[in-house]
Amino acid sequence: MTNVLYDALFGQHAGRETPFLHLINGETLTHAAFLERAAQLAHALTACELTAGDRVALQIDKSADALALYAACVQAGLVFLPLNPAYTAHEVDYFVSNSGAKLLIGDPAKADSLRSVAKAAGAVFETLDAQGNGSFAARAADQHRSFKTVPRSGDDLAAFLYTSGTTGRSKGAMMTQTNLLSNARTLTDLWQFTSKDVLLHALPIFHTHGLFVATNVMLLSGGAMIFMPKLDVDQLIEHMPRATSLMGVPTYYTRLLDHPDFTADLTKHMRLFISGSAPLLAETHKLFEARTGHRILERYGMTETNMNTSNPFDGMRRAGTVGFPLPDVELKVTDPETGETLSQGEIGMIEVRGPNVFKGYWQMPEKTAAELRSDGYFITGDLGLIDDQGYVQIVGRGKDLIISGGYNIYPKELEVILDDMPGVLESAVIGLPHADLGEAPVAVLARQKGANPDPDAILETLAIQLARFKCPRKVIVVDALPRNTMGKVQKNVMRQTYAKVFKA
Ligand code: MCA
Ligand code: AMP
Repeated sequence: MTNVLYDALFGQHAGRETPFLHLINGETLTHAAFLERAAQLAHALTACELTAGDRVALQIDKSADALALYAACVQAGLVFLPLNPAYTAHEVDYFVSNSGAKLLIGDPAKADSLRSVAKAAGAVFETLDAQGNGSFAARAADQHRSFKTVPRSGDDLAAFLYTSGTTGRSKGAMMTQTNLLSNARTLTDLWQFTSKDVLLHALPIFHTHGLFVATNVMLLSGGAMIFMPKLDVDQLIEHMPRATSLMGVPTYYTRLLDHPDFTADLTKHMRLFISGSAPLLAETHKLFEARTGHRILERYGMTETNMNTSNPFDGMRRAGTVGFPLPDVELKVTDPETGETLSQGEIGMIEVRGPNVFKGYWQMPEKTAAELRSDGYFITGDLGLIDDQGYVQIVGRGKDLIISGGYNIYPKELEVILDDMPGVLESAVIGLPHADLGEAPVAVLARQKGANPDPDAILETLAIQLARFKCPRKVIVVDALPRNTMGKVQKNVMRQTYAKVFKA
């Protein structure tokens, strides 16, 4: 038996002395060197007494080694579970214990808190930083540069990505080898990536966009990536002359447009700009075209499904739409109450089916059954329509979710903590328009009678538990939250009332 994902993404490059990762320090790692490093890491993983199917949780900064660990997990048949370095130890604790990870690899700078997390969950703890220091790097250093690939079938699990829910607790989305490979193949073909491509890669590699879309497509096509630790617009501009393509969330494009050195001349040779993870304003699309002559290609996906739709490579890329369902994805719009399929043009729930759709939520059969129908359709929680030319438009969300700079923030996760804060009767967290991040979270707190909750103290307490990107950018204290006649809190009213809080 083979290991379908390893063979297609990585194995095909064995011995290829072609560039794969151009690092910002000027070093270039060839495909062959990358695979050799991955093999060393795979040996180090198995030395931790892991066996096929075990989960490996990883909370480290973006680096070539962090990416090689993805390859190593796939090669060793382990389930890769990457975590945002911004998560607090409190958050990591949940992911490690919920997933039953056998190994946690973390930054040496956070060793004290993460070691306790691993210990409580019965996991081994190792360290690795972006400079290649740490106990795990030491374990890998003298290992063989080849590793016997562990056989896996397409239905075997390759990765877990945690995604929150409207009830607050995160769910581990189980991605199979086929989920990842089928989507990468479809996108590579559709977007016409080849070994001549060089992608500007500034996205994080702990989410679908930077890992499964950007990286898998580049691995399949055999191209190279200019691999940046994080978004730095000056760096993007500096390296653009050597690149052919860019993938980013809308904030990448608004920040580029805000930079005086971002000119038509700079982008003349570029083949493709792709946006996703959050709505790209039609205005940004138009400004970008006016500045550069390029039409950004917008696509739509989710953690549970990878990518579902894309504007065409050849053909009209329409602003304000996410394009057509991918060739192997079925998409329908249904009545959210009855599940009946609606007619073209009607707004309803977007449902998708295809080889891209995940296997379910780890050890949460009820949650899986609530969102993944027995006929294979996944209920996305996004509201949209299919227009008269077949383009899909997302018009809103049926789920209470804020997308800030491409990161998801689930209000419920904050509200359960805020409701318990001194002087707070109840809370509502809403997303408000923000020029840089698209939306940013704001907490509206109803005070207890006679109390005067202190927003600064509240934010400080919140930041002990939750990653800072989730923390409200503003706290508004009111006497009571608006409610409708049924007694339901009206977030839409608050969104209107406070719509301009981030506008100067
Ligand atoms: C950082 N901060 C944020 C965000 N990022 N706050 C709100 N929203 C954010 N997205 C906060 C930090 O906590 C910190 O707060 C302060 O901003 C500065 O941090 P820094 O890291 O310097 O921020 P930045 O470099 O300006 O980052 C903004 C960013 C980044 C470039 C937009 O967040 C980013 O790269 N986002 C991409 C996310 C992504 O890849 N999403 C794909 C998900 P403090 O000062 O208080 O400490 S996959 C997905 O959605 C689906 C599948 C799909 O379709 O792709
Ligand atoms: P996540 O679960 O983090 O992968 O976030 C997925 C959600 O991001 C989707 O359900 C959508 O609400 C949103 N999303 C992704 N791409 C787009 C897009 N191009 N336009 C609008 N929303 C998007």
